[in-house]
Amino acid sequence: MRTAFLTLLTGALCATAAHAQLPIVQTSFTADPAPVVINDTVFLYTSHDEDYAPPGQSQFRMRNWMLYTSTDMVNWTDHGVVASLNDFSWVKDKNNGAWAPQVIERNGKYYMYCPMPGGVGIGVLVSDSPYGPFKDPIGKALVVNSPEDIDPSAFIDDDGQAYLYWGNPNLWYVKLNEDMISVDGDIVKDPSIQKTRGQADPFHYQEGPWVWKKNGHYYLSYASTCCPEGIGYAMGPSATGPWTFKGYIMPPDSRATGNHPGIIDYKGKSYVFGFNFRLNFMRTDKHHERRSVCVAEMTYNPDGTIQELPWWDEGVSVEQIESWNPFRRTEAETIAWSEGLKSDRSDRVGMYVTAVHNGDYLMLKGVDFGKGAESFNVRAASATAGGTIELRLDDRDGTLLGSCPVSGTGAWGAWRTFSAPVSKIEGIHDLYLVFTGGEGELFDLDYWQFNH
Ligand code: FUB
Repeated sequence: MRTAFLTLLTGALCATAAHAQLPIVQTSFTADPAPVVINDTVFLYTSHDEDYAPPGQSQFRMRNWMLYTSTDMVNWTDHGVVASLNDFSWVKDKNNGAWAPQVIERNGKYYMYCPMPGGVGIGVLVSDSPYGPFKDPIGKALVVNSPEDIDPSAFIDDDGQAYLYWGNPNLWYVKLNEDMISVDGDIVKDPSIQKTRGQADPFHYQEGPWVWKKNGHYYLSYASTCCPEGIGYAMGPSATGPWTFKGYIMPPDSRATGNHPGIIDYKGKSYVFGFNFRLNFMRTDKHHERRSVCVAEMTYNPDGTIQELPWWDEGVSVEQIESWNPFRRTEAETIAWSEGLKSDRSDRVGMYVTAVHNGDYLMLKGVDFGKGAESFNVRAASATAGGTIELRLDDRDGTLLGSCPVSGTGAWGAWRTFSAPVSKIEGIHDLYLVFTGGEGELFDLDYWQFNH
């Protein structure tokens, strides 16, 4: 898609160096985070609010699911769409309803559980790789229970028993067989969470269940209260409760109608993912259901309860786990923060950065130049006159490290390598690639690298 993306994001970007800026993805609207740690990498699957929802779809238009990965929790690589409603032959409505998914690994295979539009049930996809491609192994719904069949979430207990949870306004669950694509026994309406709106409701459960186990305690978190939704949690003695409400991981906030938890441990820390509407409000003062995934470090108390966090952007933070090595090939779509850019995929080079206009930029956090670099090179393509990549340090207007001219290559998709010398640089800096040139789109970017 070559649609111009001219609206520059504005607003104060107040995060300090080596901390994530929120939301963590700016090239698309993302929602319903489903993180999972695979080997040394965080795989973050999300649902996808499209930039435009036609009148009548004013809530959200959602047709596919996206993937982002990170090894440092602040720089995220965009892998684009990894599955869509088109992957389910038995689903008629392919135009909207690709709501919250979750991916879980078992025996070297990756299972993605997806809610379907029109109340036709919950589907499952499987892949040999967490990057996909995902295929429907059963050609029908895994679960068809009620109009509440949304927000599927899977958990495998220590004894190997897997469960699938879902539902709004009730919490439902069923045991999964070891094949992860068939169910074992009856569907259960969780008795702990009998929804009673108002003061009497101890849970304020809405939707978005997420179950995990840590230090012998079972946890259930979920979007709680409505509306706005916060992230509430309960604890229990087993994967099926009985659940006892414990409080908020993040209280509701009037700046967001919704929320949706995804929780992981990674490299010795715990994280809660959810979403806010900051990107939407950077572009318009109108509330659209166009959401953006955020993440915060989460802390457990000695008794296993969880410390309450303030709202995203108000003191929550994520420290960079390890600095970025710029002397290896870096995909251009690896970004901590960007303005004005989009990503797209081609058969030839995979994901690349596009919709690059004069004044747009991307930034990587915590880039370790060690004792110095000699030169920079970048793989780019342009059907126009091209432009220049300014390499700046620590700020969009920071010290100029070098300028790399990128000329027209004759066509979009005609990739060439461009190089430029860089001035003396040492140590760790945030790296800004600032794009300058004339009117219209300047170039597409595949990858870049610094050289000693
Ligand atoms: O993204 C669509 C729906 O909004 C999800 O299924 C819910 O959890 C809420 O985030």
